[in-house]
Amino acid sequence: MRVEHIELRQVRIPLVTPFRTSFGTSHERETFLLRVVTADAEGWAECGAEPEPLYSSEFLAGAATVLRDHLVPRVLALGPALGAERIKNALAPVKGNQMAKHVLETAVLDAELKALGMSFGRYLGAVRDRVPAGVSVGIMDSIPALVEAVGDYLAQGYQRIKLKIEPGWDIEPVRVIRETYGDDLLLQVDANTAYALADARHLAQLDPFDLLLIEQPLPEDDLRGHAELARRIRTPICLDESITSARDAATAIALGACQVINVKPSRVGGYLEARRIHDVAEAHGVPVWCGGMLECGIGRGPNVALAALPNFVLPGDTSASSRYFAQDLTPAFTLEDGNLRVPTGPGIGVEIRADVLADLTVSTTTIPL
Ligand code: NPQ
Ligand code: MG
Repeated sequence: MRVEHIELRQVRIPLVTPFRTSFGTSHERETFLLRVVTADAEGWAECGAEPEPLYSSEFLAGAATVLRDHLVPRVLALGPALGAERIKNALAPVKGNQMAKHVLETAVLDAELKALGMSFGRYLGAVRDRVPAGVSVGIMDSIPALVEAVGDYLAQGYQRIKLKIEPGWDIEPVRVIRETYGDDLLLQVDANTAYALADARHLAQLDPFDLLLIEQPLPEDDLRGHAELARRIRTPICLDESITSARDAATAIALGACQVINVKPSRVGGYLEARRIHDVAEAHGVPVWCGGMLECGIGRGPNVALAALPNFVLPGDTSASSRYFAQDLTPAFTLEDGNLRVPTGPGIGVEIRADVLADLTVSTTTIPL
């Protein structure tokens, strides 16, 4: 299989409601899609990066540049001998840039699996045909607004609630949600690096609320701080931003820096590395769950497939399309008794709606081959 054409399509997808985290507020999902055309099939993937380097150091314009100048040329140099493993090895000399690597590896893998007639779930080793859906709830202007939003998600069937927190929006929202919706609610929080180790006693005030976990309380490069924090609070620590590889996962587990891992394929450079993290964690008895970057259906499809692997034992941020978008670029992912169905079609297993894509495309550029 040989790459004949690569297109980068910049898209803007309006969000149904603004999404506020400790690092900012988004009103739309702005990203690019990669379309890789071969003689046998075409592959699609969605970049996890955002316009600004606030979640991680990566950002859209940087990812587009590193793809064009450094990553695509390395894949083309492979000639017809592609394969996700070969691509991963060919891209390894380029440091970092996991989100750019992820979108390229995934688009080529989609084309290859489509040519083989094999789904992502089958390829990765999925053991379930549906996965429980959780939802990530942004920081709100008031506690009553949060109570209403959470109630609405629970009425839709979401099986787990994740509250975004930051200093000034943490203990009280958690207390009210726990008291309003009861002890059986699966509840967790995500700080997106907003705290310091000096906040340990403050964060210990979350202990009575029996949270499943606290996600990424400290800066991404502070594994030692997370290990120390783990000794000072009872809530299990989950790492997101800190884990960009299976080696990071092994290190964090060995240090006691986390008891749970959020696996995001885009953050770790693709589905092969995501599966390795799953495997390393499983070998240590550490549960994982599938995170997300507000992907449209193109990125959501393969994420749901990954979430069907055996050690994905906690509900993920794999929500229905309607959580974020009035219109998705694919047929909508919907909740069925609080679950999402794992796509079974070839490759990422989702169709692209040409009319919606045309409406939401800002620009299309070709990466010269
Ligand atoms: C997280 N995601 O787990 C993130 C980070 C995040 C679902 O909570 C625009 C695009 C805004 C991607 C905000 C969830 C975003 C984004 C937050 C990703 O940390
Ligand atoms: Mg997170």
